[in-house]
Amino acid sequence: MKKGMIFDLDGVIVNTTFYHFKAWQYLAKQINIYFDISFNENLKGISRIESLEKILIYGDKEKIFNTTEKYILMAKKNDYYVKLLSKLSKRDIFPGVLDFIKQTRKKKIPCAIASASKNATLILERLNIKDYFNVIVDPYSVTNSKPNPEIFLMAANLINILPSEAIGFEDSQAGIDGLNKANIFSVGISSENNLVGAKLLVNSFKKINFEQLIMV
Ligand code: B16
Ligand code: MG
Repeated sequence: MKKGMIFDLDGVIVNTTFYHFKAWQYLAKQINIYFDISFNENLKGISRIESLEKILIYGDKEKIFNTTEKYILMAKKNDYYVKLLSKLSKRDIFPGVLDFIKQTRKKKIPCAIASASKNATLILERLNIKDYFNVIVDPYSVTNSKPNPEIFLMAANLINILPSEAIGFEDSQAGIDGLNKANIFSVGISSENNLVGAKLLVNSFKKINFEQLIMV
């Protein structure tokens, strides 16, 4: 029986994808790079700096900005993103996920957050759901970003379970790859059939049978 759950945040618990997209689009426009929502798929689960690098490559501007300028660009994107987050409400939480977490906690199974977002704590606090989680692992606590397994291994360690005793939930390919490298049972949450290597793929927590899942 599995003994712990590790949740990604953006795209698994809360639907921030559109806010990230709007903020990157706003920033990119200022440096004459244009992309639509389909390009945003490439940015899921990866860090802020990696997202910026991808956008610059896409716009053929990867050699233009020095490190300081890149930090200024990222700060602009984040300021805009944080402003958009002020609109965040319980309505942005995906259907079924809170019930699933409540069920998990009732069974005394610990829950961790493993998020690539430096805004993870802010989002959890704003939605008033931080207390559901025993630990929050974010980029402030790890050195390597997904698909490196470090964030997931640290989360498992902090809830005192072995990776093989954990179940991890992810909406990004980088996240699924990281979970698999960590030897954690990977559950892909996606409405498209696009997560390669997920041990289980569903489009919603409503499709997950808790009792069956913890026995995998
Ligand atoms: P921030 P997750 C990730 O969060 C997002 O999926 C990704 O699109 C974003 O670039 C990354 O966080 C960094 O976010 O700029 O807020 O630090 O899916 O790992 O919870
Ligand atoms: Mg995600």
